[in-house]
Amino acid sequence: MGILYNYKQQVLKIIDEADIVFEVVDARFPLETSNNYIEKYALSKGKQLLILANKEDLISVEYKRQILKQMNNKKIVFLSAKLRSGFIKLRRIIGKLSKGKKVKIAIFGYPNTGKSSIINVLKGRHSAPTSPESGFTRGQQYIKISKNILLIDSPGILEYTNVPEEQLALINAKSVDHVRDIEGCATYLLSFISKVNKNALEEFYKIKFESVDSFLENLASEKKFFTKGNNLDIARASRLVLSDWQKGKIKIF
Ligand SMILES: Nc1nc2c(ncn2[C@@H]2O[C@H](COP(=O)(O)OP(=O)(O)OP(=O)(O)O)[C@@H](O)[C@H]2O)c(=O)[nH]1
Ligand SMILES: [Mg+2]
Repeated sequence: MGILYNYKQQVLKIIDEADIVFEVVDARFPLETSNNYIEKYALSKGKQLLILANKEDLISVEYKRQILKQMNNKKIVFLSAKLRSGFIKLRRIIGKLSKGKKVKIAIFGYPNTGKSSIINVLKGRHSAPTSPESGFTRGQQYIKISKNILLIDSPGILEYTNVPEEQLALINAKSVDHVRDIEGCATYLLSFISKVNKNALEEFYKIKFESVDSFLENLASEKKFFTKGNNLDIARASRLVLSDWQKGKIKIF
């Protein structure tokens, strides 16, 4: 609980300091990776809130349309920090929001949504670090990303509470190396993927999907994953699926 409190305070602090607030969400799971409480907080403090739906390289145009419908009243920009797409549009929006005045931008979001990657793209080659201004948090780093725009160079990281491990693994908030029940996570993931886009799964692994269990068995057998006792190594197959998923190799949306 102590940790959660600290994290929240940190997030609120960077928001308090900013004029414009970027909430980074995973474009595949925009609702699951956004935080209503902090959004409301930012708006109540009169901040400009912009949702950055990152990893757009992992979704289709059709899926984008669906998201836009779901988020109808929110300002949202799709980005890929990996492909560096969407940043021209983002810079244009920042320009409009700042109205030619000096502004500070804060970034927050859940783990692994791509906050650091976005900050790095925004920093670019022509940016320069600036020392903290008097009157603001000491030790805070600022990056000048254009004449009037300062980026607060420390993302506010949110924490999930009471979310089961298999859901965290699905939305990349808990990495394959940290999950306790690898088979449980893979089972949950495979049943999710098979409902959304069974074809993508079958095409990626070249294995027919009939059930989660048979899929993991066939994958282990295909990859020649065996335990010391010469049984199929389902744990290893599970780890592979979760790892491929978390690396964005299986595109289902
Ligand atoms: N496919 C894809 N992967 C991305 C993109 N942006 C970031 N990633 C990957 O997502 C993972 C997390 O990226 P980070 O930038 O470290 O995310 P973060 O939000 O700073 O994570 P924390 O610091 O742990 O909160 C990394 O493996 C990145 O390579 C993107 O646009 N597309
Ligand atoms: Mg980071």
